[in-house]
Amino acid sequence: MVQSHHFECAVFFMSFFSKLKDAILGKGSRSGEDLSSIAEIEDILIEADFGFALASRLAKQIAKKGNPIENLNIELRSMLTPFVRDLEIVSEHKPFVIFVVGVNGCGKTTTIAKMIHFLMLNGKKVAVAACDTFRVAATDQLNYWAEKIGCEIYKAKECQKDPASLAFESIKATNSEVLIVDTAGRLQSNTNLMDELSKMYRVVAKVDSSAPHMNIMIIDATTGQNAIEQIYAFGSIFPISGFIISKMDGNAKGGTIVRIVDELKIPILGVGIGESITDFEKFSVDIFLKGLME
Ligand SMILES: Nc1nc2c(ncn2[C@@H]2O[C@H](COP(=O)(O)OP(=O)(O)OP(=O)(O)O)[C@@H](O)[C@H]2O)c(=O)[nH]1
Ligand SMILES: [Mg+2]
Repeated sequence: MVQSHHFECAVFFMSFFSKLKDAILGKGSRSGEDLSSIAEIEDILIEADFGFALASRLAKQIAKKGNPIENLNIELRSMLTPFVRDLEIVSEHKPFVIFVVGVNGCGKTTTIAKMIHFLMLNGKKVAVAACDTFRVAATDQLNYWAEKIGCEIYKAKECQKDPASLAFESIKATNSEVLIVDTAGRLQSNTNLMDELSKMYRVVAKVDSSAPHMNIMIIDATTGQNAIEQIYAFGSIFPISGFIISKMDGNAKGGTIVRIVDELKIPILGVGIGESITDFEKFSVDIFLKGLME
């Protein structure tokens, strides 16, 4: 698979890890075993969105024996590595249907544009269905990207507001290998919109009983603890195949990624690092941990 430039949030992680190193080593305690440094490590991890339970488990674990920084490096690497995947379509299904879901403004439509670009660079013929019929400008936004990238787009007609029937018709009509379905942003607490998603899921199975073949959840990297709740809620409608973290170029705190992987055991399929179509890449454990061992 083609990979674009490396994600640049390493700067944030370096400052996060240097804070951790200060907490571990700064007090002259080279082992990090004293209680005050465990508490401090725990606080820094909580601040970086690891969540209380994981932060306190990690803080205790790394302080046990040996070098705490090395321990943390080994621990995080072994937690993350098994869950890093390429955004790869390896399936006989045609079209291979991907639902892209998430809360309002998390970056679904922009990430779809990046995914289309990425998949097309890797030789796939991709189409997109503008199934966010809820927000007025949503179709125009997706249309802008589709035209820019040069990919086939299915849009609702003026009178057609039902995203499930648009998804159904798009699957029937397309000749592309991959069909990405954009969906309306919805808070996990909005019952009507969650029911609508559930209907889309049932309806596409009427064209192809194995569809959708992938349900990707977009998580805004700045979300913090609510990310877990979001994935649980969407995961109660259909199995979440993986997640993509958007907005890692902002003031993201990497702890969310570790927590999702640790708690929910779902793969991370990519990272969004800006607003243009090339700002997408595979998550790199090495870059994530770079600051820790320097
Ligand atoms: N900096 C940065 N901005 C991003 C990234 N991804 C998305 N955005 C911006 O976030 C805002 C929301 O992105 P959208 O793609 O419209 O989000 P959405 O989930 O489709 O929004 P709704 O359809 O309204 O729910 C836009 O201004 C995007 O340009 C990213 O990786 N980095
Ligand atoms: Mg959108």
